[in-house]
Amino acid sequence: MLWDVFCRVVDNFGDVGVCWRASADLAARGEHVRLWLDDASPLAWMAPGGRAGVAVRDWADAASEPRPGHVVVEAFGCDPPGPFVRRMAAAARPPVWINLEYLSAEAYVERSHRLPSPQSSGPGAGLMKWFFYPGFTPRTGGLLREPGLLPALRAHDGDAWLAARGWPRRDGERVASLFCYPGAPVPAWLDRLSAAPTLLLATPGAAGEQVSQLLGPDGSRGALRAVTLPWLPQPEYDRLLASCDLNVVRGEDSFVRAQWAARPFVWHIYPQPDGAHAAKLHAFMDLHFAGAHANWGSAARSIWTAWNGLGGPLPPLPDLAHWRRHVAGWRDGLLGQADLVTQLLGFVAERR
Ligand code: TRH
Repeated sequence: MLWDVFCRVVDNFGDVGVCWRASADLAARGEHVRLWLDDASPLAWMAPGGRAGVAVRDWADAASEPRPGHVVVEAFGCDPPGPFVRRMAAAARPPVWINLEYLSAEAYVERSHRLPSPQSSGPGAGLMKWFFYPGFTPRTGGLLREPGLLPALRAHDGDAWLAARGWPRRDGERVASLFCYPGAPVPAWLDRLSAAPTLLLATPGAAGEQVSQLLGPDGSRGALRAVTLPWLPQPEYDRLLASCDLNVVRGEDSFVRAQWAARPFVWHIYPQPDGAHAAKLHAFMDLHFAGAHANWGSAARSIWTAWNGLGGPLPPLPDLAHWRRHVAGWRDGLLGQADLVTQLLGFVAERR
């Protein structure tokens, strides 16, 4: 089938990151994808080689595209151009139109997943649009997980990869990655990490800038040494997460990849001006830390809340070995649900 995936970049990289991964996964399963983007620039580092089966197209050109594909995926309610939607409505057999929503563990997701939204006015009048919600439970659309991902991560040799990239682990060192927004408690994080030999790999942008400013030119504090990374292609970033003993991730896509990497992780949630992110963070923590040993679970939760400015000061790091077992159990639980692209394909087959 031919899929039209629409993505408007709100900010940062998650919108492109999610849409690229979904498109590449569809193409790997034999589908054809046109990915319509209003800003494709992050793909230069995220997916430098492109991918056979995915054609990246300029959003503005969709208005003059004469033939919509078999499926239209609108990411995060981004409103495809009116003339394109008009052509969808005029087609003898209109495409299946899906609004792929943001990821959340909140209860509304199970209630809203797969709900129809009949279009009664506007260019798509007469069409049906379907809500598709990714999520962490079987009554949601699941998470992006390419078929070969888990076997590849299991076979990954993190230390060899770090050495080959030029960031070798020294004897007895733990390795931590950092991808966060501005305003994170990075000063306290560096203090916690510097208590034991640690190599900190900071991603470019907010993380790298805060770390270089705080550590100065020699990039070290106590037992901590830090390196600022370049932007890595997505598959390399996945390998980075799987090479570390501790990851800080943010937004949506890196947050999911940290769960597949199954290393202890802290989520810097995308802060919303109205504070809506607090409920979203707590909903995920309720699910993720359910069943965790009481003391350990509350220590881990307080790291997460402090990291997001929703709790007290940053506490000491909880036991990493225990944390790692917890995250591996969580990952194994997630493997029980079908991945998002498998579910999308199934949904489209039902609707067609
Ligand atoms: O960049 P993010 O914060 O993105 C978003 C946006 O803010 C968006 O508007 C918001 O709605 C959403 O979060 C929730 O974080 P995210 O989602 O993790 O996206 C980053 C992407 O960049 C992801 O696909 C991983 C990729 N990446 C690389 O490919 N290489 C790298 O070196 C790094 C650091 C990230």
